[in-house]
Parts: sequence; structure tokens; C-alpha cells
Amino acid sequence: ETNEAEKVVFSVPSYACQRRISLDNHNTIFTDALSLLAEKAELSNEDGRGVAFRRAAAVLKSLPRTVTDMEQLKGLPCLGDHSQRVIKDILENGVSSEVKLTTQNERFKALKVLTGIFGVGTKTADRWFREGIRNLTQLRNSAPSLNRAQQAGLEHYDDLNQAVTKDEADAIGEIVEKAVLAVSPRSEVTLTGGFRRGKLTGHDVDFLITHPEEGKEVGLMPKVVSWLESRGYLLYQKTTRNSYLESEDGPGRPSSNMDRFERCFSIFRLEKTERLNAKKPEALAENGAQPQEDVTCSISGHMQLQDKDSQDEQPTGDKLWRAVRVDLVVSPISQFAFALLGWTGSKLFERELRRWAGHEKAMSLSSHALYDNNQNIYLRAASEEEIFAHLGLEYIHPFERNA
Ligand code: DGT
Ligand code: MG
Repeated sequence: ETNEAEKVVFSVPSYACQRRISLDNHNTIFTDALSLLAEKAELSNEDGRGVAFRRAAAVLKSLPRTVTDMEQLKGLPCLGDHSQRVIKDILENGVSSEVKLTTQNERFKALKVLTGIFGVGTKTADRWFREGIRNLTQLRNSAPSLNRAQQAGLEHYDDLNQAVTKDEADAIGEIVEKAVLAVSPRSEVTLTGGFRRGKLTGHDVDFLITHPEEGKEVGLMPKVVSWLESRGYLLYQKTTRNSYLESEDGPGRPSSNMDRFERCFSIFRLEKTERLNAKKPEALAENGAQPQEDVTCSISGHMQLQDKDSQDEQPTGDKLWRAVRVDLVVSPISQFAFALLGWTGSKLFERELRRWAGHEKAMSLSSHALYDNNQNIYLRAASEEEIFAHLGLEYIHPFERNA
């Protein structure tokens, strides 16, 4: 009888955007393995295979219990032969032999360290690997020409590969809000990305900025950036301007997943005192907030493979600040709901929303708009709820978009 219960059969809808996936994952032993293989595929320019592994992982993340038997996977979507082999291997041997081989693979190890540098993508990392560069020391000694982003990335490598905590994200949120309100008092700042999905740590902090009056957001970004820069908050920044309105396919026609908002990729200098103040109950009480319990954070899986050479290069014990990656995006209010939905993630959730829109509804969804290809009209929305409704999907709360 208990055996029957053990072998409970799961039922899962095909698209990740139809599922509620909280952070409470009962199958990390499998999803960590599948995510690592997805990463390996992405580092080898096998994006299709990468997505297949990510979809398989998202199915297992949505299950209410730990998988204990291959029988339970019958009828589940997105589990191809390869993913099933990996799961079976783990069920039978406790580990996946393919994962084990991958973590020992020289190319994988080197590419992980090298793409861990802000500003370095797979192509660059692969070229360096082929030139014989395996780690940061070799990279520093071989002195290839680095662009400004890569120089900053290399300089702050350790900090940027250390998980950002929610407290740090909140401390940065206060600084960004101060900057935005100083240059435009009625503007609004919203925390997006993983932290909006309830994650306790992240690789960066993402913010969306808008103004309640359409058009008043124009010109905001440079002002915010100079406010921050003049006060020494930025170690690096690169702003890309809004290319949406003047783009060839015109406003709203989302011909690609490329996002065209004005965006600032930055590295913040976060004072440790600022972080401590944000944590202090007194400081919180001043702002009328409730004291929070300290949250213990763990460094997420993809950050564990650190380059050993770089760790003991400079003693960081007495450093009074740390570098944090921060992304700022400015959206006009008319596109805010789409931008919020598009920037909250997860990446797979976004991909699945677009796939659902295209394949099931003949609609094109972007972070700017939703276009109905049958009616040939744009569908307006003032909230995320309205976008889900247009798409014929049940509303999924940000905390449940952790596909
Ligand atoms: P993490 O690693 O803890 O920062 O996790 P997330 O989920 O915050 O990931 P992140 O910061 O890379 O991206 C947040 C979301 O923003 C992601 O789910 C999709 C969206 N996003 C990121 N980069 C782009 C982009 O270049 N264009 C568009 N449209 N969306 C993007
Ligand atoms: Mg993020």
C-alpha cells in the first residue's frame, strides 16, 4: 500500500508558464544535474539542447514530491531520452556519471571561470581557451586586449561571483530610489529579477524605473547615472539608449526577443556600513519598518566553481565595500506591465510565455507589448494580471515563476 503511494503519478501541463513553481524544490538532486548539463550545452553553443535540459529541470521543479522511481515520470512533458537517462543514473547510482565527467572536464572548468567574468561571453572565453588560457592568472599574464567591461569584471571578479543577499539588494534599492527621486520626484522604482520572485540571493540586482506620466521618463537614465556617479556609487556603468521607437520594425512589433529599453549595466560600490545599517533593527525602526530576522544565505550552485588563484590574491578581510552588479531599466508607463513581466523572469518562464503566446495564441509577446497576429492589433495591459488574461493563462504570482 505504501509502495503504491510512493509511486504516485504526477500530472504536469506542457508549458512552464502554466505551472506554479515555487522556490521549494523537492528534486534538487535531479534539477542541479540537469541545470549543469544545460550549462555545458550552452557553453558548447548547443542552445537547443540547453533549453531541453532546462525544460526538463522545470518539470521536476514543479513536482510536489521527490521522484523515487522512473515509473512516476510516465506521461510527464519535456523529459527526453537524454534527461531520462540522467535521472535514471541518479536514481540508481546516486550521481550522474555525465555530470561527474563534465565537472572534471578541462574545457568546462575553464569556460566557467572565464565566462564568470562580467563582460565575457562564450565566444570570447572559447577563444581564450583555444589560446591556452585556463584561469584568471593565465589571463592576467597573457594580457589579451580587454574592453572596459571586461577590465572591470576581472578587477571585481571575487565580489561579483559572491552571491548578492536580499539585504544587499534592499540597501542598493534605497540608493537607487534616492537617486531617482532626487532627479524626478514622481518616478517609481521596482525591484525585478530573481529577488521579485522571492529568491534570497542573486547574481545581480535588477530594477525597473518608470514615471506615472507618459513621456516624463525620457532623459531620466542619464540623470540618475550622473547622480550616482557623482556620489561615488558606480565602479562601472554602460548605458544603452532606447532603440525601440526608431527601430525598423516599429513600435511594438516584437520581431525578436531583443529588448530595446534604455538600460544601464553597472557595477555598484556598496559600503559595508550601508549594508550593516540596512540590517540594524534601529535603522529599520527609523523608517517605520519591522526588524527582520537575519537570513542565512547560500551561494547558488553556479557560483561554486571559483578560480582558486584569484581567491588569495588580495586580502579582502578589511575591505569596507563590495562590488555588486546592478541593472537599471527605464520603461514608459504604457509598457510598464510588459516590462515588469519581462524582467521578473525566470529566463525559462519568459521563454515559455513567448512560446505559449506564439504557438497557442498566435500572439507575439515582448517586454514592450503584446500583438495579436489574427486581429492585427496590440493588446493593451496596465497590469501583469491583464497580460496573463489576454494570453488565456491563469495568473501566476512572481513567487511561482521560478521555472
Ligand atoms: P539572478 O541570476 O539571481 O540574477 O537571476 P535573475 O532571474 O534575476 O536573472 P537575470 O538578472 O539574468 O535576469 C532577470 C530577468 O530579466 C530574466 O529572467 C529575463 C530578463 N532579462 C535579462 N536580460 C534581459 C535582456 O537582455 N532582455 C530582456 N528582454 N530581458 C532580459
Ligand atoms: Mg537578476
